[in-house]
Amino acid sequence: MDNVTATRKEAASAVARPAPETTGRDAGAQQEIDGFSLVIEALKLNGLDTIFGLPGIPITDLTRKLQAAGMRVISFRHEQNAGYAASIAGFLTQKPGVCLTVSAPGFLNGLTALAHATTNCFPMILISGSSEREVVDLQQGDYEEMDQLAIAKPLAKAAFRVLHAEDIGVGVARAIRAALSGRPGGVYLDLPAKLFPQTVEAEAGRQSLIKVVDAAPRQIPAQDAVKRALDLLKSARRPLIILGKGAAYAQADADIRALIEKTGIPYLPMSMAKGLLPDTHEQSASAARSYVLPEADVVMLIGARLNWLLSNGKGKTWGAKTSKGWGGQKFVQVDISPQEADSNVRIDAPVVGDIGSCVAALNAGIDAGWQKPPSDWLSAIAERKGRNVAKMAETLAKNPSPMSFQSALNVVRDIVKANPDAVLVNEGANALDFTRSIVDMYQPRKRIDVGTWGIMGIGMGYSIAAAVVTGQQVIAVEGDSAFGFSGMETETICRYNLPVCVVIMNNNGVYRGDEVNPTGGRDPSPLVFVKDARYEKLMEAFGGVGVHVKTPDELRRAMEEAIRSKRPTLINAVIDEGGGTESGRITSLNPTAKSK
Ligand code: ADP
Ligand code: TZD
Ligand code: MG
Repeated sequence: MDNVTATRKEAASAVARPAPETTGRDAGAQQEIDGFSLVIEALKLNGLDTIFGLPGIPITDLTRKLQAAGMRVISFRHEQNAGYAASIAGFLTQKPGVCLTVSAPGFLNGLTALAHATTNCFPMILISGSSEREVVDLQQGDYEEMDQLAIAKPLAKAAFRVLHAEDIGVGVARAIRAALSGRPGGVYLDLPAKLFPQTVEAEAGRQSLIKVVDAAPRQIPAQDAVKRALDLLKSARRPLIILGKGAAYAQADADIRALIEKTGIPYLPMSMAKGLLPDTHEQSASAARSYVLPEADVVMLIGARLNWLLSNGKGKTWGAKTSKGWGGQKFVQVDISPQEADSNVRIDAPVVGDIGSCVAALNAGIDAGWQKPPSDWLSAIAERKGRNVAKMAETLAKNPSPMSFQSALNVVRDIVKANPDAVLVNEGANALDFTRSIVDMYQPRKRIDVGTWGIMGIGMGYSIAAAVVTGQQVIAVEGDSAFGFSGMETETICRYNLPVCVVIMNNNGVYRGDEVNPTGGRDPSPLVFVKDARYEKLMEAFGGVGVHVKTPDELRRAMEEAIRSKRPTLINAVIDEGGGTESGRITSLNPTAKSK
């Protein structure tokens, strides 16, 4: 027996027959729980079972242990995309979407998405590892040093840091409550590296965890506020209801539909509220938007803010003579935030509460004697709608070569109609605006897009989250510029084998692809890309399906096959490079130089 073998044998027998005093220590060690496990237990206890993130110091082991504990860990190529995924998971599920990042740069990459979640009123928690507090606070130059809590605070609805393992339960509970209660938003949770290996006595550790009870308590509106709103609606000659993404988030679909149908009031869905009632509903005034906004006399907003997307409730869009003038409308606003009313114009009847409770209270106040809106209002809207729909049908029926946005989207429109369960992700400028107006939605929370900021880059993150949390087919209609912001996540889509069909409206550039460098110099215009880029090869590179299409028929076949096979697919649809307009439909917001 050589020496090494002898030593091994001694070691083995030492394990087999421990000395009495070490037994006590071992038993004690077994009853301890560390920060890693407490974080995982706290999330699990609260039903947070899916994590979108990117590993590295100090959270590598956390990602492993999360997966080992049975949670779904979706690992991205860039934290911003993981963050967008978490934000939209929050919107779709009413549970805070969780994004997990490493210190400083990873945290900053995720922070854009956290700010986006707050801006859009989506519940999200960004959990980030951070470096050693003592070193960071003295600015002594730690690895990835940054005072993350201070930086997150102004961009988050709330921000917390946990320094001791016994406080993990409280930290996670506070983050969940802050994200979900009242107006939802993004919450930052800072977990310094030293927290993870800290141990506490196991029983006490588990006892310290909190299962949050009633995280988004119902907020019942005051009776007099409901009566004031109903009285105002009753007095209207040309009433209108606007549904926003808050109404979609609230999951009060049946009550909202009952309110619209019982009152007979025409309604306009904001883009992410499309499908709350089917877009083909006869009371939808979408196809007469530019008629109903200036003409309405009483407007009820449900989960929609009077921000830029509604021209701040004033100006010419609303029938005023001047760009900042009041159009003369009276407003009812149903919202959970008591501070939202009067943010842009006077709100005559604020109804503060959660949309489910508010709409139920409004419904209860609508009796059998309720008068439907005057028929001249309804018929005027119907007439405009008819005219606009016919005009649109004419455009959609054309078959130009190369394809126009309209001839390509006519195909997407049919495919979505045939697959109403599919989630439609949409970003771009023209690619966004044309899709919003051409593609009808039939079910609630099936359209997710650039949101309040009109942000590019949500595409693949949203697609991944939608596929993961809903299990449904995803169709992502992407401008070629928009796609570029998150295109590397095609690898993530293939890695997790998700049923995502990306359709790129490829017009060779930002807004259009035909601009040239006015100097005649070698550099291309800042607005254009490589001509005829073969984006579909990206999906092929990772084992998915890539298709290059030039006609509506080819596009239709490729989309049908993608949905049938459920395989990751990227369809590169060649669109006329001169077909778009600058900034899409928001050209007026774009300052332009007087001399070109
Ligand atoms: P859109 O962009 O579709 O017009 P916004 O994001 O501007 O919608 O508005 C959403 C509004 O919905 C916000 O003012 C938010 O406070 C509100 N909201 C979100 N969730 C709820 C809810 N459960 N109950 C009531 N209001 C809600
Ligand atoms: N960066 C970010 C994060 N968000 C933005 N909205 C922009 C830049 C500016 N921007 C738009 O508002 S739309 C757009 C940019 C760069 C891209 C439009 O080009 P596209 O769509 O190819 O995606 P179309 O179909 O060519 O118009
Ligand atoms: Mg483009």
